[in-house]
Order: sequence, then structure tokens, then C-alpha cells
Amino acid sequence: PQTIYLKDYTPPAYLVDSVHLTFKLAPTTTRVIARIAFRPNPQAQSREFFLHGEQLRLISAAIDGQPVTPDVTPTGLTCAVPNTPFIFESEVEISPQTNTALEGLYMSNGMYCTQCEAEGFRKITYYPDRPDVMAVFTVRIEGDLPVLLSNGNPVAKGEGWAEWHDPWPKPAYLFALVGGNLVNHADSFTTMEGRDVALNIWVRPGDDEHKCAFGMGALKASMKWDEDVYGRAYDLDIFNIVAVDDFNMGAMENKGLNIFNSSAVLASAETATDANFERIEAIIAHEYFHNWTGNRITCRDWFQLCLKEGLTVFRDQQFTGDMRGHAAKRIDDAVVLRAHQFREDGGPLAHPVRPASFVEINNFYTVTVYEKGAEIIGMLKRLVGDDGYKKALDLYFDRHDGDAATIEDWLRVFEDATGRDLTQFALWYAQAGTPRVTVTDAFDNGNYQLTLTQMTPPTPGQPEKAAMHIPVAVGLLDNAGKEIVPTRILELTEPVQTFTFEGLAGKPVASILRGFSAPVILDHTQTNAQRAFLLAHDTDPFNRWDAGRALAQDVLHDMVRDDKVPDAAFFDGLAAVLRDDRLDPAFRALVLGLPSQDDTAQALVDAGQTPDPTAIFQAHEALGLQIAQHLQDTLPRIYAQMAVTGPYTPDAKSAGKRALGNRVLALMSKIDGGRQAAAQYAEADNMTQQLAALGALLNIGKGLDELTAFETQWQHDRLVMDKWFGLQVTCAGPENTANVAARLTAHPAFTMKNPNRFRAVFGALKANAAGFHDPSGASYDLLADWLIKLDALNPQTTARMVTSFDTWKRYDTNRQDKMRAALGRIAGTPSLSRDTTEMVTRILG
Ligand code: DPP
Ligand code: ZN
Repeated sequence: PQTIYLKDYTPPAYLVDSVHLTFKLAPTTTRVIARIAFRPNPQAQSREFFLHGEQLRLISAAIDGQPVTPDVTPTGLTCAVPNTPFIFESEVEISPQTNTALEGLYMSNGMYCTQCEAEGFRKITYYPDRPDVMAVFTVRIEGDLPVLLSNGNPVAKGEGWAEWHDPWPKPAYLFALVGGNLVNHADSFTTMEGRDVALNIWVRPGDDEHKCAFGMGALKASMKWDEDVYGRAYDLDIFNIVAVDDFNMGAMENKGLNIFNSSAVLASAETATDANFERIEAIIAHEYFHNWTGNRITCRDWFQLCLKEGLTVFRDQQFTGDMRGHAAKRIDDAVVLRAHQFREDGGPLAHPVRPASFVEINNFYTVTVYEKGAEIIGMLKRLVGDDGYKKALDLYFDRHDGDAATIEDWLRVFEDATGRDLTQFALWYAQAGTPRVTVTDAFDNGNYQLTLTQMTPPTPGQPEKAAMHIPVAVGLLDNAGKEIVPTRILELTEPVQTFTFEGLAGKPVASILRGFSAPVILDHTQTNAQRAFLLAHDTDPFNRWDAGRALAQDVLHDMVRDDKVPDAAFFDGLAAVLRDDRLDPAFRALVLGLPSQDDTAQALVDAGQTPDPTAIFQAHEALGLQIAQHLQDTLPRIYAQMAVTGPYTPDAKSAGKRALGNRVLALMSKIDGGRQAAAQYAEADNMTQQLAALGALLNIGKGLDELTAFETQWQHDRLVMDKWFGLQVTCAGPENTANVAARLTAHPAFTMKNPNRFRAVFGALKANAAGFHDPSGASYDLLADWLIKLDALNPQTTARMVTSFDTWKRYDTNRQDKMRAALGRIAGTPSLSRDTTEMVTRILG
């Protein structure tokens, strides 16, 4: 397959002023008639006329009304064209019904829908399918369906047809079409500019109608927030969201017609957990925020993906922080970043936030582009301050509205608005790998010296790394736990740099990387007592939590390596936090959450050891039991205190209480035989409580009756059944995991055509670290078998799931050999997709 390079970018040869599309919908014989107004691009370096097109049957083509016969290849067509503006017309036939890749126009449960990002539009019609070609779209849809939707505003409709017009020029990846038997949950919003906007969430009639209210509230809150915080108003008369069951991603920000994986929009108290509600609120906000950061200002090419994604993730993180509390949100984001992005950055799939090359762009919708991309925005804001950030963003919207922009454009607005030189900072976009910052300190005569050393390890294709510009937020505490130097930003720009704090009465305790001020690994050797001190006293909530986290990680490390008994400082520190009623329950729940087994494995790798997932599993189990025993007297009291009375609401305060109550329940279950969990299961009137109780039971090898009852109760609800599938794999014992997963694939409700269901089983298989890495290799084989089958249907999801193997080099030779064999088997599959081929090749290195 062909590799595409950032450095090879050239402007499009022809620009498009307007597009008129007519769709005649039919399951296997949909006709698409396109009428495209082209003009030569004065900036172009070539006059070659090439239109992307894949899996299309060309019926006819014409230029300025005269029939032509283009040269057609499997990837597009070329044709002789005039040197002046011209109209290109074509008619093609496509088959949505048999499109199992869920890219382009496809069908999901009788509904027509589209997914065009990144390069799906070329499976709908011949077109310059690249984001720097922006055009005004008019769409006519003909089909015997009650609801026919496209982008923009409705123009006219009748029996079996509808017309839509989108006045905002847009790239083809933002095109969308939906046709189906749908019902809407309707509402409205008046913008700060006085525009009345009709809002709809469309679902299939039936159960789902009752699951739209929360998403609608989140949409209105997002619209208001973007006006209040960024001064950005919505710009059409209608905003539609459609819920689709079969969808590769979370959701898609098509102009005026967002299409959502139903799991990312539908929620009710009975069927969705607190975590689901929070995720839905964040995804609705994310897709809505794209209207400005992504749609009004889009990306010049796909290498610039982080321009829209990093910024939009940063914006949705700010939004969630404002809605639900910044401390807990920052901790949640750091947990995700360390677990997934650091893992990616430290392995064979490491790539810069702005990659320099790709084979299949779908493989670069990654935690690095999204979450590390968002961290870069956060660092920029820390470096230029809130006012500087606001000025820069205002300038960005002013200067680039309507553009297909680049990271250089983005950084330039910060330089122009604030006068800062961001040359070194720009390395964050170009250099892969997680920087390590090592801390040493000294105290002498009232002066405290902090020496920071940075090192970014080699990554594929990047053996040498330059020093980065890293904002390190630091505060100092005295021995009584009082803050003597409030948070300040140290700008680390050299490989080694010393920062001095003068005039101190005694040696302080340093709290470093407050608020997780940069996405780096902090190497700060501290004693358990020092960590316990920060856990008790740090005024920065993130670092307070992180001190407990580091303490837990050290304890686990010692247990795995030397079978060492955990330090009493650990239990005392946990107990103090747990019992401190002044602390937010959500925060206490986070402190009580141990690092994941995969985190422990990575920590061992960082310390130069070969992790044994089985031993790590045993250490985690043993530590959980010891925590439960140490806190035995406190747990029932906290559990009772955290009871939420009255009808369920998904607000942050009640969710925080349930989070702490359910952490406590999991611990109690280790010593009460599941008595309390069984009681909670029996009484639960919402999914959060029901699922937590079931998980607590399964984790101690109980709950089989509840599992059966759960299936009977929920077999009609796809999204809840995804939980039922996933939880069994998550909670299976290591030796049993592959069997449990295999058995579930034989269940009549298992289907690999639905990405949610496939991920429920196989995402959980990856997450169950000891089960996935069971030394028999049974899980590796099972996953490989299913990925080989799935690749023939859905390359995008296969390529995503094959990353489960990306840590193979961490492990012992037995596991390495077995993982390599599984990967080799996938690689050797005849006609393996380009998506999966690229990923397997990179993973094998
Ligand atoms: N652009 C989508 C999102 O991140 C993913 N395709 O919202
Ligand atoms: Zn996005």
C-alpha cells in the first residue's frame, strides 16, 4: 500500500463552488447523481483533473452537458477538462445494504445513514474528497421513507422526497444523509444573536424515544456554553442529531446533522450508568463544539487532524469541568492519558500528534492525536495565561473562519496575539514519545533548588529527540503542610535546568507537576512517608490524588517484585482520605481507585523489569483484600452515608456519592461474601447501582443468578446487553477469560456486524489484562480468530482492535512468541485490508 507524506502536500488543481446531489435510495441499487461546479485553482501546481471514487459503478458522466468517458480506476477517475469553470455531472450506483464497513452510505436496522470522515465520501460519488476543497451543498433525497435528512436547512419536501441546502461551504467529509422511519425528540434554542434554532434528536420508534431528554439538555447546555465562554453562536436554523446502532466511532460532527452511535446519545436512569451520562454529555458537547472548531475552520489535510480534534477535546474537557467540577475531571483525563496515550507513545505505534505520514488515515484517530493534542492546547493556555488564550482564540476565529487551516496557522495566532516565540513549543506536534522529567532538589541557607532533567525516549522513525518546552507547575509546602509558595509555572526548555526559590525558613516539600501541567512522566523519587504527607496535605487536588496513586503503585510494585507487605503509611493515608467528610465523595472515590493492572505492568517496564500479568493480578487481588480488611470498620459506615435517596438524577453530586459507595461496596464484598452487593442488586432502581452490584458479585465469583436475571430483564435493550456481555469478560478469572469470551460469541445475541457488541466482548478481553495475557495464549488466539473474520466485513474496527497486541514486546518470550504468532496469522490472511495491514506491520515493527 501507498504511504502518504505531509511534505508532499500540494493545493487542489480544481476548486468546487457548488455541488448538487440527488439520491434515489434503494438498498442495493441506490443512484447518486452529482452536478459539481468546478473552476481551476489559481494556486495549483498542476492541471490534472482527478476525482476520488471507490466501489462506485459509473453509469454516465458529462462535462458542460456533453457526455464524456472518463478513465476509471479502483480509486477514482481522470478526464480531460476545459481550462475554464465547468460543470461535471455523473451518475453512479452504490449498494448501502451490503456496505458492512460502515463507511460511506450504509444501512443500519433499515435506516440509511452515512459516515464520511475521513475518506468515506468517495464511496458515495466521484469527488475531490479532500478537506481543503470546500463547497456549498444542495441535496435532494428520494426514498419511500418518512424522514429524509441532510446538512443545512430544509428547503422543501413532499411525499417520498426532501431537499436540503447548506449555505456554509464545507469539505465532503462533513456531508451526511439519513433516511428512515424515525421519530424526533424536539426542542428549541435561541442563540445570543437572536436566531431560533429547532433542535431534534431522531431515534427509531419504540424504547429509545424515552432516552433522548438528557442528550437534549446536554445539547442546549453546550450551545449556551460555547456562546458564554468562546463567544461562538450556532449558524443554521436547525440542528439534528440521529442515533444509529451500527457505528464505528462515538459520533460525527456533520454540519447541522450530527450522527451518533446510539451508545453516545441514548440514556435513561434504568439503562445508563453515571459514567454513561457523563460520557454522553461530553460527546454531545464535543460534536457540537466542532461546528466552530472543525467545520467553520477545518483542516487543510488529514495530517492536521489534531487542529480540530485536540482543540475540540480541550473544549469539551473545559465544558465537563465547568459542569461537573474541575478537580475530578482533570484526574479522570490524566488516568485516560496515562493508561492509553502513554501506552501508545511508549510502544510500536508511537506517532507525533501531527503525524508525518500515513497509509490509512482512519488508523490515526488515536489517543495521541485527540488526547495528547488536547494536552498541547492546555499547555499553551498555561504558558500564555487565560487572557492570552482568549486573545489568541478570538484571533483564530477572526482570521481563519472559512479556512482549511494548519498547525502553523494555529501557532501563529498565539504568537501574534501574545508576542511569544513558540518555535520550540511546536516540537510537541512533531516529536513522538512521552518526555520523562526527573527531579532532584537541594536546600541550602534558605535557598531551595529544584533541578529538572528532561529526556524523550526514541520512537519508531525518531531515534534522536530535542529538548521540549515543558510547563511544570510547582508549589511548595512547609513541614506542617501549609503552602508557602503558591503554584507557579516553571518553563523547562533545556535538557537540564535548575530553578531556585529564595528566602525559605526550612527545606520545603515540593508539589511538582500540579494539575498535571504537562503530559510527561515525572520521575520523582520520594519515600512512602513523603507521598503519604502529600496525600494528606497537598493543596492541589490533582497532586493530592497523584501522591496516593504513586504510593499505591509503589506498594504494588513491591508486592509483585518482592512479595513485600504493604507499608502501613499506605493504609493509614487511604483511611484518612476515606474518613474525611470534608472531601468531595467523587474525589475520595478516585483516591480509593487503584491503578489498573496494565498501569502496574507499564510501571514495571519503566523500572526495567518484565511484567508478569498473572503475578500482577494476584498482587492487585491481595492488596484489595488487605485494604478491605484494614478499613473493615469504616466501610459499612461510609457505604450507608453514600446512600442517595429519592429518584435517580445523573448530576455530579449524586454520581460522586454513588461512585464512592460502589467503590466501598466492591471492597466490602471481598469480606462479606457478597451479602451487601446482593442486597443492592435486589433493590437497585437504576443501572449505576444495578451494574456495580453485579460487578462486585462477579468479581468474587458469585452472582450467577443475578446474571441470568439481568439477561431476562434486559434482553430487549441492545445497549444494556452490551454491558451484560462486557462485564462477564471483565470479571472473569484469568484462566477462564478466553472461555467466557468464546462462550459469549456463541450467544444468539452476539453479532460481529455491530461494532458495539464486538467491542463489548473483545474490548473487555483486552481490558482484562491477566485474562488476555494468560500464558496459555488462548485469548490471543481467540482475538486473532475473530479479527480475521471481522476484517472481511469492517476493516476500520478490526484495525482499531488489533492494537490490543501493541504491548507484546513488554512480556516474556512465551507470551511474546504467542502474540507474534497471532499477529503473524492476521498478517498472513489473504486480502487483508489496508487498514489492518498497516497496523499489524507497525505493531510487529
Ligand atoms: N470527528 C469525529 C469526532 O471526533 C470522529 N470521526 O468527533
Ligand atoms: Zn472530534
